[in-house]
This record gives sequence, C-alpha cells and structure tokens, in this order.
Amino acid sequence: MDRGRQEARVTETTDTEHDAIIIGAGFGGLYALHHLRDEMGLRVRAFEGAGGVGGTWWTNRYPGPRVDAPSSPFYAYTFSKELVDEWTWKETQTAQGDVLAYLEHVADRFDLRKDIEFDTWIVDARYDEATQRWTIETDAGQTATAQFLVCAVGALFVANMPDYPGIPDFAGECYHTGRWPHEKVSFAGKRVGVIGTGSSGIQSIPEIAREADHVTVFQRTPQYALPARNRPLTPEEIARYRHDWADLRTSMRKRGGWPFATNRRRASDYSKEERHAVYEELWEKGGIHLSIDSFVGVLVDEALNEEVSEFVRGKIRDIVRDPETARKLMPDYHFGTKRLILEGGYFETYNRENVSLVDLREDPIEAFTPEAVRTKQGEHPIDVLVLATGFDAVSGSMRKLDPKGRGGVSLAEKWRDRFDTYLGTTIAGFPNLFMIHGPGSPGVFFTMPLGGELTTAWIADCIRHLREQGLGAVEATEDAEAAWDREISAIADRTLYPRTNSWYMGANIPGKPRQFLGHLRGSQYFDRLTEVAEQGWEGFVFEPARDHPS
Ligand code: N01
Repeated sequence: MDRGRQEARVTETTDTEHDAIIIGAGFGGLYALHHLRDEMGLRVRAFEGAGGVGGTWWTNRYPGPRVDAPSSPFYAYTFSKELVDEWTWKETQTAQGDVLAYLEHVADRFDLRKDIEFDTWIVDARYDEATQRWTIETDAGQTATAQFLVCAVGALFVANMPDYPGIPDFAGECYHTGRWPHEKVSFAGKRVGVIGTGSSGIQSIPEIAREADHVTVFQRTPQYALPARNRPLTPEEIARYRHDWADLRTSMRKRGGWPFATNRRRASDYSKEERHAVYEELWEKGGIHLSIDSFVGVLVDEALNEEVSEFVRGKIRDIVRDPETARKLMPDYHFGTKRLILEGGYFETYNRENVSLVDLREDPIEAFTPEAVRTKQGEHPIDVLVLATGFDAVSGSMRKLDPKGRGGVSLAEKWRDRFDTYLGTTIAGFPNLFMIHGPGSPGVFFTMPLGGELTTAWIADCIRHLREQGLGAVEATEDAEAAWDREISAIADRTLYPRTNSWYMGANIPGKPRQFLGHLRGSQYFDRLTEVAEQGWEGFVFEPARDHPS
C-alpha cells in the first residue's frame, strides 16, 4: 500500500449525515461517487474496506491477472472524452496493474479520494422507516446516515475457500488468488499446488510454472480457454478509438457491451468444412471472437455448440504433447456456458517438465497434511498452496453485507432460497437501497464499467424524481420482483447456460440456491430501465417525504 496515498485520505467532511452512502470504491463505486456528487450535487460519502481504490483490481494481484474480456480500450469508463484522450492503454488485454493505475488516476483526476473512507468495513446497515434513512456502522464503531444506500460491493469479491479436511493444518504458505498479498510471492525453488482452473488459475499457472520448482494443478472441471493473443496497441489504433469514441460508445451500448458487429451468419448455410475454416480464423484472431463471431446460436443450439466444443478440444489435443494429460484436459460441458477464459500459454504449460495435472474427478482430494495434499491415489508434497477457487459470485457480497430493511428483515434471510431483485438494482422490503451489478442485472454479461455508468445514471434519475416530487422513499414491489425473476429466467432458459454447473448458476458454492444470476441481454436491459422510468417508475411504490432532522 502506498503510504503517501493512505495518509492523503483526508476526511474533509466530518458530517455523518449524507444524501447517499456508497459502499465500495471499485469501478462501480467510483463512478457512482462522481456522478451523484459532481453531476447531481448530492452530499455523498463512500466507504471502502481496502486501503485504496480499485475493488476487484485491488485484491486480485496473483501472478498474471488480465482483463478476461475484450479489454483496452473498451474496459474503461466512457463518460468523459477528456479521460479517454488523456489515458493511453498499452495492450489489447490489459494487465491488473494497468487497470489499477487507471482507477487511481480517475480517483485523483475527479478528486474522489477526499470523500472515500478507506480501510473501513461496513458491519451493519439498517433502514429506519420513521426517518426513511439508512444508518451504517463501520468496523471502527462509527455510524453515518443517508437517505440512499448505493451498494457497489462487487460481483466477484467474497472468496470461495474449500473446506477439505486438514486444510487449516497445512503448514506451508497459502494464498487465495482473490486475496493476494501486496508483496511479491516468490515461488523459486518451491513445490506449488494450485487448486482451481477458472480464469484465475489459468492466468496464474503459466506464470507460477516459470518460476517454481514444480507445479501440481488440481483440476475439478477441465475448461475451454481461448488464446487471448495479447499484444501492444498501436498508435494508429489508439488514435482511431479516440477519434471514433462517440460512435464506439453508442455501439457498445447497443451491442451487448462490446462495439463489435457480431456476425449474423447461419451455420446451416455453410458446409462442415466451411464452418471449420471459420472457427480456425476466429481462433487465430483470438479473444472471445470464437464465441461471439462464428454463427448465430452457439449458446442455444446444442449440435452447433458441440461442434465448437469439439473444435476447441482438438486444439487442446494439438497443443498438449502427453495424450494422458490432454485427455484429462478435455472439457465436457457446453462451450461458453461457464465464463470464457482468455489465456496466454496455459495449455503449453503442460508440456513443461515441472508441471503435472491431477484430475480430481478421477483422483479426489481426501485430506491435507501439514506438508502435502493427499488424494485417493497418492500424496503430493507442496510448499505453497494457491487457491484459485473463485468467489461466491454476484450475490455473495450483498449477502455478506446483509442489510436490514423494512421491519428489520435481513437480506440474508430474504435471499435464503432465491436472489429476488427488481431490475437487478432494487429489492422489495429494502427502500432507498440500490445495487450496481446485483443479481438479475447484466453485470458480467456486459462491459462492467459502462454497465455501472448506465445503472448509476438510472439510479440518479430515480433519486431526482423522488426529490422533485417531494417523495421520501422508493421501493420495488414484490409483484415486480416476481415478474422480473420470470423474465430473466425465461431468457436464460432459452440458452444452454442453465445446464452447466457454473458460478453464473451459483453452483460453485455448496448449498447456494441454484439460479441464473444475470440478465443475458444487456442492451435490452438498459432499454428496459429507460422504459420503466418513462412509464412512471413502473413496479415501484413511493412514499411521501416525512420530516426528519437532516
Ligand atoms: O474462479 P472460478 P476464478 N475443489 O469460479 C475450482 C473473473 N475474473 O477466480 O469449475 C476443487 O471461475 C472450480 O472448479 P469447478 C472472471 O469473470 C476476472 O478463476 O467449479 N476445485 C474452478 O476450476 C471469472 O470467471 C479476472 O468444478 C474447486 C475454480 O476452482 C471469475 O472472476 C481474473 C473447488 C474456480 O474458478 C471467477 O474466476 C480472474 C474445490 N472445493 C477472474 N472449489 C480478470 O479479469 C472451486 N474449485 C483479471
């Protein structure tokens, strides 16, 4: 942590009565602070548990993290053309350090730090029906109140820690990829065990293998991973995106978060050989193109999906020299129905002498000893354990925050069996509370920085409406929530997504309700938000403002 920066966290406002409290200072929270404070003139205070801005980009410092979506320059804020012009992205797939540097620049440029309380966790948040306000309590025992509570608590934040017998007794170093230390972790001369082969595992394993004595990968589900083909951005590309920015932004809004015109060709119009040539071309192009740009319906049509799946399996077989290792690496779920992973040399890593793979489906972990992982078929001595085991995604951070709404009802209780929300931004029984990237929003299925901007603008419109009409509270109805649940489930059910055990379905966390956690059609979703506002805030009830002291 940069000490100078930490000392610079001056609390200019000592007032504890705010118009809005924001929880989280990642992409979503920083923009919400800027918008509500600078565009709307509200008195806003943000709270952040970490020692600096960045959210997920602050915590995910494992070896090799990069944006796992089409990144530079699209994985960035769009609201300020000046910001677009003054920040120069370096590579097509931005590294964590560069995203974090960008967010630190944004915090300084828009003078956001003075209104953020760092190193401060919110341990309680309660709605008071009499005052129509939220009161939060921090881990330092401070309280503050606000009419509105904006939760930008992160879709991928609460670490999923496996509970294998003996794991607390493991005597070596142990790190979760999503809670990585700020100091460099040295793997030199060490035997490293990595559990998990999602984005975090697949990005970090090649980096760790370059340094470690030996790496043993413990894999539960083999994954599809596409070559990221990361490269430096050219000065011409940078000049072009700056010049075309307004159009690109509009395209991103209209095309599900990315500015690419996805291909509308139909698989049935092409022969098998022609389709294969298309897959080859898109594989060479790299990034997510194989998924979004091949043929219509890859995530809907089982036969077409199987063809793409088999194409990727063929690529893995070509890369991995040992046939037995290649066999273990064959994914068998529907391509694209877990988060697609962009890699840089992952499969090649298995050709190294110092890397071995344990297939946990054939050879499950039975227990940990102080020095080793014991599986059914043997013992694997390790010095360092890397848990790349992911997150209690999308709903986990809100459930951990566990706000208490009307009548003191706890969110954890309300969400025991199902993560009901209206529009992914509001919850019945929790007046004046808004979420950014909550369950039922497009979240990770859209460019998250732009999604956060659009969601915040809608929240701001709602607050403006409330204030202009002299109203004190806004709350989603239970009927609207139930209808929203049906709507987003119906969209997901038309695809292959629900058939796979993924974190999209909550299936990675033992005991978590199984439910598709996102809205798959981001552009339609944001049209819908506009429509709800234009139709008199359909699905919400408002209360007149009561007199209260602030
Ligand atoms: O987590 P994951 P992640 N025993 O849930 C396995 C984003 N992200 O941190 O597939 C053994 O995808 C689990 O197995 P299975 C990105 O959106 C972004 O990698 O559930 N194994 C899986 O292999 C991504 O999708 C960036 O059977 C266990 C792995 O651990 C999301 O975060 C970087 C296990 C977890 O994979 C999450 O990615 C990284 C157990 N008990 C991530 N429990 C950037 O953009 C879980 N696993 C920089």
